[in-house]
Amino acid sequence: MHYRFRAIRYSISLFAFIFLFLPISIHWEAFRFFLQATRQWCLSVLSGNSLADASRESARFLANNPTRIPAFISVHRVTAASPTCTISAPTGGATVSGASTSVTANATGATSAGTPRSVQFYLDVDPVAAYADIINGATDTQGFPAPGFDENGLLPTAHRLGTLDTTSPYGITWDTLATANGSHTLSCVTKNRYGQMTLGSPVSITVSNGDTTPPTIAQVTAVPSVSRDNTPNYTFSSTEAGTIGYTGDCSSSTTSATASNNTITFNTLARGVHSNCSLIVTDSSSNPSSPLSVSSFVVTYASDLNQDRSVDILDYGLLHSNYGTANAAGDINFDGTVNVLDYGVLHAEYGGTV
Ligand SMILES: [Ca+2]
Ligand SMILES: [Ca+2]
Ligand SMILES: [Ca+2]
Repeated sequence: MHYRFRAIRYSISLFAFIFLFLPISIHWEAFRFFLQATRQWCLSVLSGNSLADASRESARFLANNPTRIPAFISVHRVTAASPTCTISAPTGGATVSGASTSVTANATGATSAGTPRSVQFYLDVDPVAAYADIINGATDTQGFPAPGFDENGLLPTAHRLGTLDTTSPYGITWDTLATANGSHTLSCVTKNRYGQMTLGSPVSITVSNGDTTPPTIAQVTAVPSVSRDNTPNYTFSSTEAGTIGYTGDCSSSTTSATASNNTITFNTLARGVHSNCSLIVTDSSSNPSSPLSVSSFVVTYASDLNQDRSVDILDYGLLHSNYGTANAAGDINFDGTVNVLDYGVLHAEYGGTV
């Protein structure tokens, strides 16, 4: 019985659909009252100017509302012309910057009945794709949002700029710092009480906020994990020139970085573990890089030739075997020669551990 009733309702719907598609002009408020009172049973299609529009809208409503099969489908042409929307500020070709750029639009209706009710601004909307969105139905005729569209029934949110403005004069404040420098377009969409929407012509502008990109820095050559040198070198790369800042145990007389590899020499470090060193490069526009953490290292005794963190007979053996050469493996005082002076340092540090 239920299916039979539904079949009858479908038949009635089809019948009504075919014969009620007429250019009926009725007072909108009276019609809306009727709609509110009967919305469970009557789907009213505000068509454009073709039967195809009405057919598409009806089919989409039925697809989106399978439990709300209407008994009647009435079709009404909207007689008001679509509203228009133009960006009034910034003007085309303008260069904008900062966190508080005012974006305004003029939205007008051809008739008082078609007065715009809202404006939504968009950034970098492709007009062709946007019109496709509108034509495909961002909202159904009773105000129910179509799948994938917001309740406002406008375009998808990806390119929305600010929130829907429902109060004239229409405008928003745009934080251009969130937008990449370069050319962009601003667009507005206005909508009237009938749901008719128009995308205004895009306005091309340029965002210019100077350099907002911080340098990127990375470790190239770490300090050896055990260093006999208490003023070790350290090499890092930077994508930009800038000023080097040091934190932790490490510091250096080098405070300028170039946009390449940079080798710095740390100021004299105490013997022991240094695990808290980091550095930052700040570019000329005061954009600081993320801190670069220097890999942990140990400064041991200069006499710890085998770098096992203790000065003992093993180091004595290395010194002895390299004696009289220029081998770094036995050069404790870093003077390029292994001689009695190195013995003197080893003697003084003998027995030390870190
Ligand atoms: Ca920069
Ligand atoms: Ca040693
Ligand atoms: Ca030496």
